[in-house]
This record gives sequence, structure tokens and C-alpha cells, in this order.
Amino acid sequence: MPHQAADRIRNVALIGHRGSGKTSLHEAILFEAGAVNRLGSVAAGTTVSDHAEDEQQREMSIDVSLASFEHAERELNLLDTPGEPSFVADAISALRVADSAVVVVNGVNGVEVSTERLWRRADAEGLARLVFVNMLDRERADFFAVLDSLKSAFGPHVVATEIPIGAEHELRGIVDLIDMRAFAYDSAERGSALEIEIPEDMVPQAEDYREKLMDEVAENSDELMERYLDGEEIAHEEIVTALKRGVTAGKIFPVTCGAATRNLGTDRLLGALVEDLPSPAMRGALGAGGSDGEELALEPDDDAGMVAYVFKTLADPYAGRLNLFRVFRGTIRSDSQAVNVSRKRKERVGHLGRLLGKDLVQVSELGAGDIGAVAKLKETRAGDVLCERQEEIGFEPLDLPSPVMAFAYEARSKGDEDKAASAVRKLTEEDPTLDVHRDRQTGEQIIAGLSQVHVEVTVERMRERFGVEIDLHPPRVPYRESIRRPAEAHSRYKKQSGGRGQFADCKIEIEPAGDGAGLEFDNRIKGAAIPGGFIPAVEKGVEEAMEHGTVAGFPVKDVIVRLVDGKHHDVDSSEMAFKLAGSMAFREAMEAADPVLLEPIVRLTVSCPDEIVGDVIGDLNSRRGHPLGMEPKGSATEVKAEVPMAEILDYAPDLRSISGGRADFEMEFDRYEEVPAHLADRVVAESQAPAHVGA
Ligand SMILES: Nc1nc2c(ncn2[C@@H]2O[C@H](COP(=O)(O)OP(=O)(O)OP(=O)(O)O)[C@@H](O)[C@H]2O)c(=O)[nH]1
Ligand SMILES: [Mg+2]
Repeated sequence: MPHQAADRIRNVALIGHRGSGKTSLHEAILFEAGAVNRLGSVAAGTTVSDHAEDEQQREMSIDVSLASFEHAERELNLLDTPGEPSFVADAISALRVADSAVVVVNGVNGVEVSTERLWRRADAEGLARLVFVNMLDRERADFFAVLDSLKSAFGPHVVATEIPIGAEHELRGIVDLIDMRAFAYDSAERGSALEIEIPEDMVPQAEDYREKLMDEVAENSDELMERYLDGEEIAHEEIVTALKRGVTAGKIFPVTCGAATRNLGTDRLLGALVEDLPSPAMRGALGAGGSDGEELALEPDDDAGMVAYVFKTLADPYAGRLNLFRVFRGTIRSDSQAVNVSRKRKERVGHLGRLLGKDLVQVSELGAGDIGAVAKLKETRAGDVLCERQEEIGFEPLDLPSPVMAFAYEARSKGDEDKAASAVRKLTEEDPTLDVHRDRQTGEQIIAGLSQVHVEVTVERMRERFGVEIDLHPPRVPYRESIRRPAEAHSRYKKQSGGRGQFADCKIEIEPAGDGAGLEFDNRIKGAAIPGGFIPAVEKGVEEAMEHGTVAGFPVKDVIVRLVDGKHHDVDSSEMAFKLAGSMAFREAMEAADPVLLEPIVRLTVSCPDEIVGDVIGDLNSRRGHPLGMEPKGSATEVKAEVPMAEILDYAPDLRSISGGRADFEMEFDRYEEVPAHLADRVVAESQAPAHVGA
């Protein structure tokens, strides 16, 4: 296969914990490669990657960002991903289209919660990995402590290929352990690295770490191992080749180091990206699902039928919709036709482009393995697959967290409802971890996300991009009701007014069912007490009554309803009458069955510095939480607990103030439990206040 795109390309995702310096590193690499002429900074809001206004204001990445550029006869597609857990969907989807990842680690904090989470994700996608220990110019930064935290988290195959010279504000340069050469960086200018002697006092340490590296490299080649053990000198080329093989196979994880904002060490990292990390061709055929669930191997061959996977959709009110995709097989061309096989729709592909942050540079085609963007597709969204013609191809859906933090919202100005609905819909298309729906019980519009920040960012984007403002109401707890013991009821609906009357009579028994059972309706009518045609009407009546329980009007869950007897009238009985009788019977039986109010319990994971674990647990106790345990995670501790959702709706700002912004949390729904009696009274009282409008 001559001149295949897949030989030249390197698709690399920068991943890591929030604030570890991914965006700064992305910028420094672009600067070092000459793709930009000025080293932008996060603080000044001038980086290529964080180009959205809210990213600059918050000084954090929200969307995945792509920069495509050339270096050393390679084409690099460098993806910067958000570290904030609320926006993890973009990091997860970037890992699907990258062939390797640079794991960026904070040189002060070492391995953090998201470092580990994302490492496991990269494992699952089978990606080669390099580690960059960043911020070594900061106070309390310690490369060697971080290296230990990496080894204990990710195993012995994590090995340093370089070590820093100096630390904190005296960070000066880097020793390359492969060649045993040293470089000093006196400025942030491009290409400013200057070769120096390895400082004398560092020689023993450098030799020690070189031996560790050589042990690891030799382990990947029997032939090298023999010669290495015999004490033979191994040539540079041989070491590099063996290292590269180990990295590509995911058997060695080289650790590099530097300081992104000082552009220190980033030239070396850029070299490693093109030298050590695999191309799409080296990675070979990747799997997708075909018809009948069979596995399809997609070879990165420019001349085969085109298959492209869309991993990100950006909604822009002016430029329209932009879709970012990776070509897994074949070549995609500008001004061509494609089929969105996920939606079975034809799409016209207009201009294709390579991205540098927000700037699109038009190209005529993109070959197998490449990553690019296309504007103005009509129906295509993230997760879809584009092909030349209709075929059965699908990629496994991404395993994303579910939205748990729900707010009711309404348009601020009357008359803006439609505009708000359309803006929300567009933003939901961009973000698979957002959910928008109408609450069946209250009729309110609900917007749900992974966290408060997540929903707030969405609301801001509605205002900035679509000029529509919405007001959020405090998140509402989705209470439920159920019963504690069996009961029965007999009800008769009868009306005689002039001509034809209404008549229905039914007798039911109810009892508690297992968690998650919903309604189990059991028809025990024998003979013709109630004609078969009316039975569904009784069931419908019960269902409707269950939408608003007798305790506080919340939906009822998990009951068995047995219809045991009844009566009908040949002329006056109707479906309507039986539905009403069913509803009445259910309400009466529920009153007698010791009804209870249930509340959702969530599983919470807080990651915080060791010294505030006590404060975090104390606070959770005051929220009716039950600690489940704690575990050291890198330099932090992970506290797990079960907490009623009602007590934790406003957790983000509280945790921020307890921890001084140094803690993170995640939560997911676990189960329903009875609300303690004294609290139930309050919920009942609130539910009867005028604000609670039943649908
Ligand atoms: N001293 C020092 N500061 C750095 C370095 N790298 C990044 N920073 C600063 O650390 C902060 C976070 O850097 P970012 O590049 O935004 O980190 P990020 O990983 O992209 O953050 P998220 O996108 O939120 O995950 C910024 O204020 C940077 O200026 C470094 O090497 N040294
Ligand atoms: Mg960032």
C-alpha cells in the first residue's frame, strides 16, 4: 500500500486531571512545532485550544479541541481534552479516535482521581501512553515522588526516560536517560534548549535511573536482554526501536518531564510524539460492529470503502453545526455524497477541513486514520457513522456517566419558550451527558447534567450563543411513594342522571412488591363478574391513580394489585366507569396499606487531600450520610458514602468551601429508601404548598 495517510499520521490525546496543564502543554507543543508563532497562555485566554469565551473565563477546558499540524514529515492531530469530570464525555470520545495518549500529571499532586479514571479508559481502548510530569517549576513539585505515585498506581512498566535538573524555581533542564545527554532551557523561546554537561552531582542518580530504563527496555527483546546482561553496549538506535515497540504494544509507559508554561521539555515531548508513538498503520485494523453483531475489522487503507466516526458535534449559532470525525477506513472527499448509516440518511459533504483550534483550513480529502472536520451536515451528530454507501456498521456506544443533577427551568421572558426549547435541544445534541425532558408529575421542563457546574455552563451557553435566558429552580428531589402492608378496597362508581347511567364495581387487594417492580397487575376475575373488555380499563384506572400517591402526590412504585371481584351492568357499564372505579379502589386501598414516602439515595465519591478527610466525613454525617469507606488514591484520599439526594443537592459550593477548591466529587443514583418520619412530614407540607402544581 504505497503512500498511505495512515503511515504519516499521529493521533494523540492529552488527558489528565483538571488543571494539570494539558491546555498549556498543547499550546507549547504547537508553538515548538511552529504551528503558532506566539506562546499563548490560559491565564490570558490566548491559547489555541480554549477558544470558547466561557473556557477563557473559567480558565478550564470544556470541549475537546483539535489541532492538526505538520512536524518532521509527520501529520499530527493533537486533541486537548477537559479534565473536569462534568465534561468527561469529551475526554472519553477523544480516546476513541486517538491512537495514543499523553497523560499529563501535576508535578505537585502526582496521580489524582481523574488521572486514574482516564488511564483506565485509555487501557480499555488499548492506547499507547506517554506520561508528562508537568509544573516542575512550581513550589513543592517533586518529580521523583510523582514517579513513585505513578508506579504504585499503574505498575512497574511506568519508567522514566528523562529526569529534571533542578526543581521548583530552580528547575533548569532535563537529562535524557537514553543518550545520557543534558539540556538547559534559559528561555521559553522556540528551540532554546542548549546542550550542557550532566551536572556532576547528578551523575550517579542519572546512571541509576538509566539502569531502570534499560532493564525495562531489554525486557521487551530477548536478543537485547542477552547482550545487555553480558554487559555489551547497546546502540542508540536499538534502544529507541525496542522502546518504541514496547510503547506501541502498551508494555512500556515512558515518563517525561518539564514545565509547559516555561516551554521547558516540550520540544523533547514533541520529538517523542513523532518518534515513539504509533501511527494508525502501526495500530492496524480496529474493530467495529457489523450486521448481526459480527465484528468488522477496519483496515486503515485509503483505497477501501470510506468509514468515518463522528466523535464531536459543535453547535455554533453563526457557523452552524461542525462535526469532528476520524476516518477509520478509505478516504473522505470534499463535495461528495455520504450516507449516515446510523440514521440511514444521505448527507452532502461540502468543505472538509483540518482544525487549528477554532480555525478551519480547507482540504480536498482526508485519508484513512486522519481526523478532520466538516460543517453543515444536516442530520449527523456525535456517535454517528458516515460511509460511502449504506452498510451495517456501528461502533460500540461510549460508556458515559448518567445525568443526576436535575433542575426545573423556565424561559426568563414570556414568549421565549420556543427559543429556549430550541437552544436546549441544540446543546443537548452537543453533549450526550445532558438530558432534557418534561416532568410527568409537575409538567415542568427539566434539565439534568452531571453536576451543578455542568448545568450552569449549559445555561451560560444558551445565553451567549443563542441569546436566550432561562431561570433554574432549585433542583427537585424525585420522591416516590409506596406501601408497607397489604390492604383491600371495594369501590363502586354509580351515576343515574336521566337517560343512560354509569356503573362499575370492583374489589381489589394490594400488597408491597420488590424494589423496581413498578405495578404488577393481576386479574383474578373468574366468570363474568367483570366482562374481559373492561379489565384493561380497571388497570388503566389503577395506573392513573398511581401517578399521584396519597401521601404527598408523588408517583407510587412497587405494588401488586389483584383484581378479585366486581360487578357490572349490561347497559350502564362503560370503560370510563371502570377506569374511575379502579382509581377510586386504588386510592382507598393505598390509604389503608400504611403508605410511605421514599427518597433517592446516591452513592457519592469524594476525592480530597488527606488532611481534610475528617471535615468531609463530618459534613457528610450532618447530611444523613453513611460513610462506606476510604482509600488512598495517589496523593489524595477517596471517601465513599451513601447520602440521601435531598441532602446533597447543593454540595458543590459547600465542598468547595470545606476544601478550598481542592476536592472533587461524583455521584450516581443507587436506590430508594423510606424518608424518616419527622422529615416526611415536612416534605408532605411542602408538597401541599401552592408552588407544587400537580399536572
Ligand atoms: N507554574 C506552572 N504553571 C502551569 C504549568 N502548566 C500549566 N500551568 C498553569 O496551571 C493552570 C492550569 O493549566 P491548564 O493548561 O489550563 O490545565 P488543564 O489541564 O488544561 O486544565 P483543564 O482543562 O481544566 O483540565 C493555568 O493557570 C496554567 O497557567 C507549568 O508548567 N508551570
Ligand atoms: Mg484544559
